[in-house]
Amino acid sequence: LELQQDLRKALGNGQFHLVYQPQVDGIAKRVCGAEALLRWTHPEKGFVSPAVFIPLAEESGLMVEIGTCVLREACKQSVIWKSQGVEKLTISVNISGKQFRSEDFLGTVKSVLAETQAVPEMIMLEITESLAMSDVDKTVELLADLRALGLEVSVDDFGTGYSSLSYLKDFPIDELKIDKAFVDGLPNNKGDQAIASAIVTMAKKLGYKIVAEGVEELPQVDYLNALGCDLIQGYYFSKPLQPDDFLKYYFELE
Ligand code: G
Ligand code: G
Ligand code: MN
Ligand code: NA
Repeated sequence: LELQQDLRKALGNGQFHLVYQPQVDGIAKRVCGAEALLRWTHPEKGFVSPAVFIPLAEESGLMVEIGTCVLREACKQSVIWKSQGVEKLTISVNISGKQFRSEDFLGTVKSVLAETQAVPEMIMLEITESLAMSDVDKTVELLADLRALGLEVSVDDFGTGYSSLSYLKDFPIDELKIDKAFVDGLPNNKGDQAIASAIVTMAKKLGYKIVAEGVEELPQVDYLNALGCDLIQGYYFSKPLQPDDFLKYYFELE
């Protein structure tokens, strides 16, 4: 409860910032994406994990406001990086359930794009599989409207939710992210091999890009490259970085 009140103050007091984790084309060794991840530095407790404060924010009704700030900040960052010579980079922003289902999410996205002058094609919205699968008709309609603005859409944590494959084919999306849970056992675990290769094959046939997350070891990179996975995200390449460090990493790898 105390933490919930602190969260309320955090927004106005500049205690939030974004870090960006590179998503790397494992074969061309080029940075193609960045996942924006929110960080909270609490005045006494220091680092508080988003795994802790995001659910708190959802409960306390603060998530929509926080989520809009995150989107605005990521859009501003895309404009800055573009002016610094970054080309063909997509910034992925996590969108929570409360945010996605909020009163006028589409309108909010439109006004943030207009305000920041971000190129919509540089922004990707990440929704979780379980969110996507709840209220499918509404989800499909909203995703189509968002993509009509030029944004891309990714389905996060793929494989962990109550996923109905029959819905997946009708979803207006651009990308699937294979959850870390299936990456962990690669390259040796037979079950994870089967799941990872099935997800990659299916995604390709449906025309979706595929990102593997939580990739920590070279043998995992090699295995995922061989499967045809488009992008690799994880500590093997880089942890989430401050904007300046991300820019350095982007040009070093290039
Ligand atoms: O960054 P880290 O791996 O600690 O994130 C933990 C969890 O918090 C992940 O599930 C991640 O998706 C989520 N998360 C991080 N930043 C954001 C954000 O800006 N918005 C939302 N909705 N979730 C976030
Ligand atoms: O749920 P989502 O996929 O948005 O969460 C991403 C989370 O995973 C972030 O908290 C990020 O810090 C974390 N993460 C990213 N790469 C790795 C990795 O290689 N290993 C582990 N253990 N965590 C990672
Ligand atoms: Mn994510
Ligand atoms: Na995930």
